[in-house]
Amino acid sequence: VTLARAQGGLEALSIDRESAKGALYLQGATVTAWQPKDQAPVLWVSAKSLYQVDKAIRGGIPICFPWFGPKADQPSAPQHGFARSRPWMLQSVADDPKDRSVTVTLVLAADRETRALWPHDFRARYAVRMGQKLEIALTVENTGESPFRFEEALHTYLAVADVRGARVEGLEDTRYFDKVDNGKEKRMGPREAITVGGETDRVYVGTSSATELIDPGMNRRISIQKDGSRTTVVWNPWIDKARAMKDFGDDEWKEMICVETANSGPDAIDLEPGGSHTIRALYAVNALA
Ligand code: TA6
Repeated sequence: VTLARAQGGLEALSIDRESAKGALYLQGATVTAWQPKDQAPVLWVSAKSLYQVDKAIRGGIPICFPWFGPKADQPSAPQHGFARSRPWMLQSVADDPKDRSVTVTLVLAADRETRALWPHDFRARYAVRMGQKLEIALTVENTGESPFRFEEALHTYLAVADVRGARVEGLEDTRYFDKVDNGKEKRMGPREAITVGGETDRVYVGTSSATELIDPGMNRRISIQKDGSRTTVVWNPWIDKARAMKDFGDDEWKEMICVETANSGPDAIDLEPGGSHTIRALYAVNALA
């Protein structure tokens, strides 16, 4: 595991183990690559991503915290909170000889700048266990004197051969807010998988279900198990939105889909002083049967 200056001069860890290769930028504690042995890369990053301080990296696994989407009471605040665009502090790197994985932990604590945006004392710890599987866990602790409520999302960009041929299973019969239809509340059919045939931006709430991304084009399925999360977000910008984002290639919408492990809206988390909460996602890649 080496720490070096990478794109845009930002510091990144590169991980090269028998079980997997990967990369993690200290900026936003953003995992930008994970490739288990004998697999194609699992995460997607835009070729147009900006690698600038105070900017989110476009791809990999940005961390949305302490709010999701626009900040309710302050439209000028950065979308999806500040955690994904701030430098995190590297706390430890540990090998696990048992499963030949490596675990990296990073921390982010409140400071003057975060308090200006969100007037609470917190410490966030992020553990990334990278090997044949990828496990990510974000623990938020209320280190202040008053309770606070927060939202969070592990905003994972997954690589697909062609999003039009992929589908997400596991959210059948589940309630969701459809952000491309004025946030209207809808419910999936009892056996309805999620397919993408246009801009897709759905916030599934009240669900602890595991999901599976089925990708016939790459002959693989990516299973996502989660705990400490009641929200799953599925997003593909499609053609117009991709064109509108300067850090997103016009044709790149075909090769990615976001399946995000989150707590948002009705699933936001309340923490008493001294309390802590962990959200966790576990990714595994298998060949299609
Ligand atoms: O997770 C889906 C979403 O909330 C979409 O609405 C879209 O805004 C996406 O996040 C990306 O947001 P960003 O601020 O990274 O451009």
